[in-house]
Amino acid sequence: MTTMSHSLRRLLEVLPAGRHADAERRFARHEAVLSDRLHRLYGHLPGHTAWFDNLLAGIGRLMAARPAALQALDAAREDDPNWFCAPTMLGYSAYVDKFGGDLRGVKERIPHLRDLGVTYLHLLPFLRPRAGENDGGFAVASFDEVDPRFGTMADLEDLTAALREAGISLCSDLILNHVADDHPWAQGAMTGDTAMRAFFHVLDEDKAHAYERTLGQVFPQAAPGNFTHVDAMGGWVWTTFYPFQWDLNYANPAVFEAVAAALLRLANRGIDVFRLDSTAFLWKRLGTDCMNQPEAHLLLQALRAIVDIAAPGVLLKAEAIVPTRELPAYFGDAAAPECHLAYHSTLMTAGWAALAEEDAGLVRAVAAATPPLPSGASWLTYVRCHDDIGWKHLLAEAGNLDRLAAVARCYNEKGGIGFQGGLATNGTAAALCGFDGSDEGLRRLLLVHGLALCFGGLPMLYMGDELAMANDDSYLADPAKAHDSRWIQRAPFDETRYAQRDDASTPAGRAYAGLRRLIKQRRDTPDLAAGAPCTVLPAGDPALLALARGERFLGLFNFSGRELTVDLAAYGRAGTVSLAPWDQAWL
Ligand code: OTU
Repeated sequence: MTTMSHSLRRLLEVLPAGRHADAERRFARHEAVLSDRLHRLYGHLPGHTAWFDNLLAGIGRLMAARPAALQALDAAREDDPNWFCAPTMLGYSAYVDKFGGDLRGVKERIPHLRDLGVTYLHLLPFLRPRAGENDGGFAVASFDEVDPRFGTMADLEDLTAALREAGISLCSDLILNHVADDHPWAQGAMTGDTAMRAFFHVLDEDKAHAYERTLGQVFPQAAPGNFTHVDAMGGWVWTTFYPFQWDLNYANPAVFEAVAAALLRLANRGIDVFRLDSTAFLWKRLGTDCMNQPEAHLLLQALRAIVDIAAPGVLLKAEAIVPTRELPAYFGDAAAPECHLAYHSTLMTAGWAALAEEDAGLVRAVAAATPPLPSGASWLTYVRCHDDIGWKHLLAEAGNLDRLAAVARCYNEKGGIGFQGGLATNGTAAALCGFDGSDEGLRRLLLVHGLALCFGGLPMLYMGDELAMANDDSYLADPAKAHDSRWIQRAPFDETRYAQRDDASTPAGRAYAGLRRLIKQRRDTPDLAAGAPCTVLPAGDPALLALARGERFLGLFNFSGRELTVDLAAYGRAGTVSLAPWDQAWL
């Protein structure tokens, strides 16, 4: 007879007997990491054991509520843990309102996604946001309500079911670093609820100054500083991003418990992937920049263990926009996995830098600093997203800021618009490539996308780039947006361009055809699956990037406006390839 631990008994409490065996198996596999990580974070607090057992009871209740269709998905994905690494996977990221008006409108776009070969849809924040200015939905007022402008929870469930039917996974943001200042937790704190106050970091002026000395700033112009004085709180509230986004205090176990439960409730609505926003910022330590702290990783490992027990079909994606050397930690290791996916943000940035410098050196350096990944993990590769391109994260590879400032200037003088004091750039892919229909502009657009498609990761398109959508400066007329130039790349889906997608005489048609050709080629090339290692091969010209993948794939990328002739003997093959300016060859 085996004795059952108290924690396991609590997990199984309300679970039907038929599900006990699966739950016990998963618990046995993940309990050690879960209890160890939470013990290291919170074990010193009184009542920790009782808290831990209660946490498991809560997880058990959410497991009991998991719909049968999602349980089936859990089982299938447990049997095929690399399901998201296939070369047939393709992501697409869009705002609900810009793409479809509302959730029902997004459903109407499924045919477009299928035509492109999309299997993974990241919808930018769609939960009920703060009233008024809300950072594009990144200030969440409720984890359990859909933004009423976009529909209802029933519409969300309907959309996830339709996407599943179409073979498309839905990725939702989980903004776990902060909540809006009108979220009930913040409201409770402001009206004197001490339990709610403990969800946040409230500091006196000296303490805030002490932290500020070593902190960076995410929006130095739009939202300077990291603290906001809130009279109702009688102190300075930690607000890394906008003043209305209050950082959560993960030193308080109640915060972890509440956020983990919110995640599982959303997972039960059919969300497949959570984009864990601002993961780097979860733990604060005096004297540091309060990014990438070891405890942030312990939190993510604990969260992953919970997902693996309660909803193993669900993926976690780290959004940590940090230097290359900090990125691999977000995958954890075989003993304690963290996220399944992480944005390869410096690869993205280096691709743009290489285009500006007409030299692939920074891509080579980033690739060299990118270790192979454990099984069941993959990079998320991309060209553009709703945010800016932050050049400073390439400092280690670039050697000095002047070099990056020159890259920034190159874009900020044409096509792009400067952000964060000039060390970041906004603009759509087509604008940054200077693509207005010209052959060269098109090749630049395809070159940067080719890198994302070949490197070894789940590639994700940003809405509108498939149609070479242009910058949209209409945000300047809106006082709530004018200070934040990221809005320049957040235009509504362009119906006119969409109607031109099969017309090769239009810029939209040329971009669409070119991208579809690359996507198809990737899909047909097993060597391009996310797991297979990526090797950068020596190249005779600084502008040439030569990538080898898997058994046989060789990708050649010309990051210059010069024509290059490549002797394939260097790669153990016969013949030569000539690459037009900005052209690429997949062999
Ligand atoms: C993320 O961003 C989101 O992608 C942004 O859209 C939000 O404004 C922000 O969080 C707050 O929720 O630092 O790693 O430089 O790259 O703000 C998290 C701009 C982040 C973004 C940065 C980013």
